[in-house]
Formats: sequence, structure tokens, C-alpha cells
Amino acid sequence: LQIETHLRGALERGEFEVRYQPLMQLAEVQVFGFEALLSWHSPVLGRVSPGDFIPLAEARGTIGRLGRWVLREALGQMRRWRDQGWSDGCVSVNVSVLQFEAPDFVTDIQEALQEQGLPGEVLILEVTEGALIRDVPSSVHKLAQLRAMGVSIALDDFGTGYSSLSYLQQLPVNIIKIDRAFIRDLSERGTAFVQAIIALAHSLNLTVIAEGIEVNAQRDVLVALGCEAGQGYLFAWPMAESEVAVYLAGVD
Ligand code: G
Ligand code: G
Ligand code: NA
Ligand code: MN
Repeated sequence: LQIETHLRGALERGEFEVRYQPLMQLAEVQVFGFEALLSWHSPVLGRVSPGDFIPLAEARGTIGRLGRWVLREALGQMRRWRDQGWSDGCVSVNVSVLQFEAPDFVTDIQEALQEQGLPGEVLILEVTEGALIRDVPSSVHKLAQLRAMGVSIALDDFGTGYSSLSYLQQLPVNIIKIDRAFIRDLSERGTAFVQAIIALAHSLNLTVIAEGIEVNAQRDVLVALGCEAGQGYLFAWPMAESEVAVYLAGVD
């Protein structure tokens, strides 16, 4: 209830910020993009995690506005990175179920790209399987339209949902993000799971991004298993816009 009260008007008061976490090519340890992560700093409650306020924004019907704002922030940022000479990077934006289900979702993405004069190839949309399986034919249609625009679709938190693999077969996604729960447990048994996920993904021509890489040993195992990409505190924490500029200057 507290959160709900303070969430009202928070966007207008400028309490939200988008932070960026590097997406890395694992073998070369090279940044190829950033995941945009919404962050809310309430003057009263302090930092509130998206896990806590996104469901409330969905219930209140304000997620559409918030989602459009994040998308435009992230693409505006991408525009500035490109103007500063970082020409081959991409930005990954999380999409909530209700946002994805809105009838104007695809046209809004198209407009946001056009506003910044950006090709679809710079954008990854992260969607959970829960969002995609509520109406499979409609999801297939929307995803196909986005893919035709050059936009990549990442299945977020892969392996934690309830849906069967038959959905994966039908949905035109091109990236899967292995949930960090799998990366945390790289015991013999845990490694077997990760290996199987990577093998399945590769046989379907999907790119794999491993989440939550915190130590070098995890990166080493993933590289050995042929996992091409990852993110996590080992490489970098989510950063403010100003920190990204410094970070990019340091890696070039
Ligand atoms: O509490 P924590 O910070 O771990 O929560 C992160 C969660 O919030 C992740 O599931 C992430 O996908 C989600 N998230 C982060 N930014 C956004 C956003 O801009 N929109 C949506 N819908 N979810 C986001
Ligand atoms: O569900 P999603 O993968 O979008 O969640 C992203 C969340 O994961 C963000 O809140 C981000 O801060 C967090 N995160 C990023 N890297 C790591 C990591 O290495 N370890 C842990 N525990 N969380 C991470
Ligand atoms: Na995500
Ligand atoms: Mn995830």
C-alpha cells in the first residue's frame, strides 16, 4: 500500500532512472550491448526493486506509460552512444506481459525506433515465456512482425517457467537468457542442465545469454560449454548513463 501510494506520479516527479548492465561476449570478454534496467528511487521509501513495483504498475494500469518511457530512454541513449562512435552495439529492454499484450505494442516499437532514426537491429526485447503463451497465435504474429523489423527477441528467465518446450518450437525468438538460478549451481548435475539448454538452443539457431555470472569459474564453464554471451557482477553492475560513457571509453 505504501509503495502504491508513492508510485502515483513518480514518473512525473522524475523518480525513475534507467541503469545499464553490459552484455558480454564471453570468449573475448567484449561488450556488445547493455540491458536497460528500470530503477526507482523514492524520496520516502528509498530504492524500490522493479520486482516489487512492476506488478503494482501493472495492476494500476500505468505499466504502458512506464514501458514506453523506458523504451524511449533506452533508444535515446543508444542514439547518443552511436553519435559518440559506438556503432555496433545494442540495447536490451524488458517488456511486461501487459505491455506486450497491448494492441499497439508493435507500432509503438516501430515509432520509437523511427523517432531516433535507429534500425531494428539495435534493439533486443526481453519477454518471459509466461507473457508469450497467454495467446500463442497472437504472440507468434507480433514476434514475427518485430523480427521482420530486425528486432531481436530474447526469452527471459529461461528454464524457470512452466511452459513446455513445444512453445519454444513455435515462437520466433532468436535469443534465450538462461536464468541465473542455473548459473548459480554449476555442480555436475547443474552443469548437465546448462549444457543441455545450450545444446537445444544452438540446434534451434538461438543465441544464448547466461545471466548472473559472478565469478570467473562460472564464465570458464560457460565458455567451455560453448555459451557465447553473458552478463553479471563479474563484468559489471548496472550503471548510470554517465558511468557507461566512462566504461565504454575504458574498453575501446
Ligand atoms: O528486483 P530485481 O532488481 O532483481 O528485479 C529485476 C526484475 O525487474 C527483472 O525480472 C527484470 O526483468 C525486471 N525489470 C527491470 N527493468 C524493467 C523494465 O523496464 N520493465 C519491466 N517490465 N521489467 C523490468
Ligand atoms: O530478470 P532479469 O534477468 O531481467 O533481472 C535482472 C536483474 O538481475 C537486475 O535486477 C540485475 O541487477 C540483476 N543482476 C544482474 N547481474 C547479476 C548478478 O551477477 N547476480 C545477481 N544475483 N543479480 C544480478
Ligand atoms: Na531481463
Ligand atoms: Mn532474466
